[in-house]
Amino acid sequence: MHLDHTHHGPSALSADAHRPDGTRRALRIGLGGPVGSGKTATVAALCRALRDELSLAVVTNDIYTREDAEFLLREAVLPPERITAVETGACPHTAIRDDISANLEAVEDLEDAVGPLDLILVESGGDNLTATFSKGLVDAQIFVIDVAGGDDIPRKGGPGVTTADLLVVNKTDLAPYVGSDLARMAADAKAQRAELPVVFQSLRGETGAADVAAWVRERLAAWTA
Ligand SMILES: Nc1nc2c(ncn2[C@@H]2O[C@H](COP(=O)(O)OP(=O)(O)O)[C@@H](O)[C@H]2O)c(=O)[nH]1
Ligand SMILES: [Mg+2]
Repeated sequence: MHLDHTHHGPSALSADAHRPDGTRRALRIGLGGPVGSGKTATVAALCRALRDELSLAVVTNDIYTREDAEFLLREAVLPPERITAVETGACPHTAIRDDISANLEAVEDLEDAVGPLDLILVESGGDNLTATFSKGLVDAQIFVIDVAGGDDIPRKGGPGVTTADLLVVNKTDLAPYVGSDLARMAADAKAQRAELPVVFQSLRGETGAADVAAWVRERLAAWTA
């Protein structure tokens, strides 16, 4: 699916919590963050952790390719009909923030095709530190950074780091090799985010994405309550 860069009026699809037939739609969680921080790897780990207990699907946003979706398909983290790719063209932030129609269509089509669904994960195309999701597209967002991107990223802030519902600091296994100070990153993140949660994780470690999966379960419990 290609993103049409011309702007349309308000989409017929909406952020309403119910589908046209009155059933509750899936909780939509966005994953944003810089290229290479571990968004796709986190999506894969979440699928493995949650697929036996939830009905879920994934939308990936790639700039020019379907590489993230193809990785998830190759890894068989979900049946193929539960993974959709949106090609965003040159501006990945537009597709998740300004003209969200292609992404809304993708999530609605997934619910029609394989629903009812409990959860849809939407991965943004790799972008910089400023990309955030429209609240019309997702109900909650996770911002993924990694320790190799520099331990000053939490201190520098930006909307993803400061306002995301969950901040994930990934690749903690690499901290000793790149000289990142995890305690400093934790203190800086706390200063930027006050009470908003932060998870430090290594997908190379034994617990993988367990903490993020637990956070998703909490959000889902609140959504369905
Ligand atoms: N060492 C290490 N590598 C990781 C971790 N998480 C992801 N990676 C690797 O980092 C690279 C980029 O990950 P990817 O999920 O594609 O990043 P994305 O661009 O944010 O989607 C891949 O080679 C992953 O295998 C981690 O926790 N530790
Ligand atoms: Mg990716």
